Amino acid sequence: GTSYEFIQVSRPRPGVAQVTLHRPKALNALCTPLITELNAALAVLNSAADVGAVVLTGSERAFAAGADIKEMAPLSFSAAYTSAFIESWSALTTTLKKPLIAAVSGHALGGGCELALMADILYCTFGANFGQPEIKLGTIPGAGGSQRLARAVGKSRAMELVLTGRPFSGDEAARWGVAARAFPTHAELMDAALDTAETIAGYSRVAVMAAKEVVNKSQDLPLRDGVEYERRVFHSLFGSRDQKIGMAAFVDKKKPEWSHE
Ligand code: CO8
Repeated sequence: GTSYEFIQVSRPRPGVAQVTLHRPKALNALCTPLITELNAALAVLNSAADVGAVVLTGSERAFAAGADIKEMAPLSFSAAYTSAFIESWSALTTTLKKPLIAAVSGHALGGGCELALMADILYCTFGANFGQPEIKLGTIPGAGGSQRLARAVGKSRAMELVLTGRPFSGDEAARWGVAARAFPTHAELMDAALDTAETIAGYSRVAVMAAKEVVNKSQDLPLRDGVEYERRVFHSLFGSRDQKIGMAAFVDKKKPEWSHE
């Protein structure tokens, strides 16, 4: 681990970094100092040559129980507006060019659910407790939940979740495609998340980064533009060393030794 107060950073597998949200007294409620630490850690990992993928997790009891309600309670409009409250959360999706896997056990509510939805791949336990309960607090999702949920589960289901605040389980998340996979236990979840991260970290960094970039473009671009964007990036990879290394290794029936260039 490193010298953070609200998170822990470890290297559990070759090429894999794990960031663990660690504010147990508040079920990992996402206070501003926690987000600042998370962004700082991700910036370090983004430029760490020996890291190919990152797993973001919490505890067995809570991934994160939301933005910090005690911090938000007294906030005024002008303070929120002028400090761009919550905007820095997006650094998760802009700073980190390497794949981020969220491994969610327990509560992932409000901002915790939104943080999980920002990950590139979401794994959870069947019993995980997702939800956007902001409506119960007299407010609405503010870190992309309404937009990402609607894209992930469709408008009607997203509308129901955001308007009622009802939670949904990890089992539902997996059936709806919000989560890529769900697991019976926290231990199995962590093993699978680290296995997947290790697999990804074993590939060419430049190809992995390009793959993440083009899949993410599918969320922003119309299909024709997205397909064209993918083709441009695909063409550009003929300029990478690893494309030559990977295809030569296939032809020679050898295991590729990536240059990551
Ligand atoms: N903020 C601050 N403290 C929290 C939060 C939170 N979101 N969640 C839990 N805690 C604290 C509790 O206050 C309690 O502290 P204390 O022991 O000092 O009283 C401690 O964590 C343990 O919590 P509980 O005793 O409540 O534990 P339970 O097991 O009984 O219940 C729950 C767990 C169901 C998760 C419950 O804690 C809960 O409902 N928490 C709030 C969930 C919630 O509403 N989250 C949404 C917050 S709003 C939000 O995220 C806005 C979107 C973010 C971006 C938009 C900008 C505003």
